[in-house]
Amino acid sequence: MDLTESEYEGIRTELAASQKPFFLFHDDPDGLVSFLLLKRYIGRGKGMMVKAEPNVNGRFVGPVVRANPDALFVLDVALMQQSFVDEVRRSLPGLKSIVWIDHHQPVKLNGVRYFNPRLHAPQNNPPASYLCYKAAGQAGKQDLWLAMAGIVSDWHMPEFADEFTRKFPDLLPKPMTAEEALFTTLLGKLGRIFSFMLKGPTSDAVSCINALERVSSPYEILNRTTTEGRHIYRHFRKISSQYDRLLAEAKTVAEGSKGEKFLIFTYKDRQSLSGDLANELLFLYPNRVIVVGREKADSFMLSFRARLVPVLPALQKALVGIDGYGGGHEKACGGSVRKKDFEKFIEKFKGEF
Ligand SMILES: [Mn+2]
Repeated sequence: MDLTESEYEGIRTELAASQKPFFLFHDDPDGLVSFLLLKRYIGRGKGMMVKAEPNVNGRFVGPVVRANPDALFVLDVALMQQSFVDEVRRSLPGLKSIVWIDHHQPVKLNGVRYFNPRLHAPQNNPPASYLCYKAAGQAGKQDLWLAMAGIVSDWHMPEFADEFTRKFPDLLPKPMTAEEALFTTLLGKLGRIFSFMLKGPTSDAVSCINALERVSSPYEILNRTTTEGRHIYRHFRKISSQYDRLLAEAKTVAEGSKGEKFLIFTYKDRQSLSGDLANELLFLYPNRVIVVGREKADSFMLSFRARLVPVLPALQKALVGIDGYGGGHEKACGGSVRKKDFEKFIEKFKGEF
């Protein structure tokens, strides 16, 4: 089960009651799509990305107070601080509600209407874009393509995928896993476009989001048939050319180390693409333990992936006595290690398998 029918009804009621909603959303495809679905559903409101740390804290008091909304919706952001809620409520007497729609580890806060499917079943976490699509119901049906791009980008294949395949057989030709869709289909490419258009300077991301609000078909973007579609595609290309170059380098490293258990790839770039790279390398080399590191100042920022074995315990053990930190999920985690300790860390990490 995801949310109950009465919870979806509750989200619709909150949206309908608001004349001037403000949306704070996670700066990834799932958060972006959640925002677009709800904004298109009611046809009003303004939005702002939650960048860097996924945490609605003091940083957002100023922007929310200036926007002066009658309702605040927080979408796909894992954390929110009680001090933020209290301060915003104190500063905005006209604020009727704060609605939080999320699917990360549940948190308890006062003064917030919280919708999280994990409260019903901890192992259940359909993406926020899935929840927002279902909240929009019949009225949101024309945005199925948008919803699918957000949902699949969050590694989830929904039960209405077959309906999407009937409508867009060229974007998702047959039943498959979210991972396969991400790396082999045009639907996956659309998700990648949403991911990359949010990277780079914030002003570029904002102009792409504004353009996307006016797009009504995926072909406007994929085939560049409108001004908005061309604008989005152009920003996507900027990041994707960097990405393609790094992926090609990583593949060379992989071919050169054939048969080895570990695939370790490091690069130097202003833009962080490690998570995306690690995911695609794991798809291409499913039997290997993937480590992707980006050189930044005097550290390596690291992403770890593996399909067959857990990597988090090895990461935690290898960090003992090392200048660094790390955490995340069993088979997908991240961290940072000082350059001076990197070789020692990698030796210790390898020794844990
Ligand atoms: Mn999400």
